[in-house]
Amino acid sequence: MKITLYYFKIPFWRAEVTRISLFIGDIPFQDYRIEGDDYHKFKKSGELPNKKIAPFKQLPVLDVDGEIFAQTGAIARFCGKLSGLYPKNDDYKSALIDQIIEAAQDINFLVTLSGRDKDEERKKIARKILATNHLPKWFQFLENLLQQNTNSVYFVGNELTIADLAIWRLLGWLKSGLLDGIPTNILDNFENLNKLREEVYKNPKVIKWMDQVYGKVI
Ligand SMILES: N[C@@H](CCC(=O)N[C@@H](CS)C(=O)NCC(=O)O)C(=O)O
Repeated sequence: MKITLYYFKIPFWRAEVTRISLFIGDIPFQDYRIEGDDYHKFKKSGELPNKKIAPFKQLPVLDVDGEIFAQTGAIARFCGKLSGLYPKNDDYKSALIDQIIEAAQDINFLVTLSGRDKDEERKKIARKILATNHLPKWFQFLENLLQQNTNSVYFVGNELTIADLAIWRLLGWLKSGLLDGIPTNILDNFENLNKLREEVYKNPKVIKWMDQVYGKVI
């Protein structure tokens, strides 16, 4: 099976969940990062370097033996099954992982929405509401789910899944200081989320990936 993942040249959760999952599972893939001319072509028409058109003119897109499909969750699940980080025959466990990926989508959408206003003052207010209201609320939901999975630092069962990778990278973005109005200490009160982050950072394959691809653990 020949796999190519198309995404932009950033370590964003939408792509990293799949990149790292494949890397952990030792599944060979081409990590195609769209930039330069490829980027302009994509922006204009949705055309990918393989000449196909991205179904929603968005990335990520996965190419499997010349057939493409999109959507972060669909891609992460497909690759998670290959790499052993998503169940193949356990519908309940799968649903528990799915709900976390969907929550990541909801959180991402709130962040995007809060940054959309062209008016700086209104954007500031939207970001304040995000930082003091929406994000803490969603972090608490996630914190509760971690707490309910007793005897494990992970979201589902006792082993790392794509749910943990997705939230780990999403949280890394949210506390990075790159988002206007979102303080870097936004996660300080969420003990279980911090434990999860630490645990993922301890994974030797995660460290190796980060070091190899970005030259540091980000
Ligand atoms: N629902 C989609 C959302 C994907 C999405 O919003 N992708 C953004 C980048 S993070 C995108 O491609 N935007 C179009 C663009 O930047 O031209 C998914 O789950 O993959």
